[in-house]
Amino acid sequence: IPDTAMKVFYDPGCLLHDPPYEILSGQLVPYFESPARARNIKHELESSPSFKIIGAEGDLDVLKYVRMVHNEDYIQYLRTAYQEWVEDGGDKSAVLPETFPHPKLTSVLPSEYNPDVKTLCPIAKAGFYCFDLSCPITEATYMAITASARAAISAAKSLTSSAKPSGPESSVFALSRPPGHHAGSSLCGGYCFFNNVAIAVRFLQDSHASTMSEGSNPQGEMLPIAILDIDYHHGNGTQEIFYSDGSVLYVSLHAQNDYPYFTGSTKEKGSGEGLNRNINFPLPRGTTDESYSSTLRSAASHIKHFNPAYLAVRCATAPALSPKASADLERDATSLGVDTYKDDPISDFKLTHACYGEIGRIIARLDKPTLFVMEGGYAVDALGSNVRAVLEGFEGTD
Ligand code: OKP
Ligand code: ZN
Repeated sequence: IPDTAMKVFYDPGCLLHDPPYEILSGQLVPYFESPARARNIKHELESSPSFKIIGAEGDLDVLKYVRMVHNEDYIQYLRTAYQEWVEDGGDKSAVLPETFPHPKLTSVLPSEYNPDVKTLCPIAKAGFYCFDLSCPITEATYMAITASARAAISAAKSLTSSAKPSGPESSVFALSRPPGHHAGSSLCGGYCFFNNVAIAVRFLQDSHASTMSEGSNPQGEMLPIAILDIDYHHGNGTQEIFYSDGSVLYVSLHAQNDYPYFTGSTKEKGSGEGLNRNINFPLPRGTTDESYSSTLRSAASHIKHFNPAYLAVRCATAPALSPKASADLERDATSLGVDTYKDDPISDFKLTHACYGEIGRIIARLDKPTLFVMEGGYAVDALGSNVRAVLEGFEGTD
């Protein structure tokens, strides 16, 4: 194996989440987000000398970093939901909600009428913490989502110890599954439970903060990180988590008027310190290679400009880092979904295989240490080859 091989972090625990079905278009259908997805990608990358599969690190304190993103009650819900559901007589296959606290359901009630979540019955709790019908919780779900986050943190950790400060040589891929970008701080949905990319970003910021002496960072400045989300669907969860956070730029390309339907417009720009640090690029159904890659190029230019713009603001108050030092340290995280593919069964873009190499090359031109984290893609047989094309395009090994 050449030592330039890209490291791929993987945890077999990711395969454990395997619900029998989901409800889609009014029908019970086999679960699209299946363990076969991860197997296909792993198999494809294993067969190439450009990649080196590495087991996720066993003795990481995963929960420490999950807690930097998700609320404690939500984490405990995910941990105990299945057992409580079964003890209550629920179906042994999985927890699935059926009623949701829609804002209009409770709009006329004074807030003190809201019941304490802890007192809700299992199916009500399921609706409280979930926004759709695509997140059945099985007996093994908590193990799998912890493994998925572990793969992402392990990949992030290897970035921090990389010798090269930037560029393809210091970039890694987390073969995480279940995906994460629809999961909010206390909300699951869209096959996502823990927001892997958000957890990895917090890991990177935390590692950076702990390497700095208190004197050199009196304001506790956070390392600036950009998240580029190229999954077909809008990453509502990642957007929510970083919406008012100035240290993280979230940029998403996704289908307009498709799942999750109610987020992802260009008007969603972030708030407070995070204003203008949230940039959405909704694209029409049927989007092809040319318009996708040209939109990605403009998205990339925002990422390029993020660092100077951010430092200009910070320098006026209390500069924690010299502009140069901060530029060197800035990192990119990419939510890599390949459900933009023409044959994807639940998506409606028309990208061909050739576009994935170009996507990788565009991202490489940003010349940042890059963490790729797997998100969607449901044309199982084409998954590995499309993921490989992005990563090889990025590394210049295609
Ligand atoms: C997860 B990820 C589409 C129904 C969608 C859930 C999709 C979740 C996608 N007609 N059901 O972003 O790939
Ligand atoms: Zn998707």
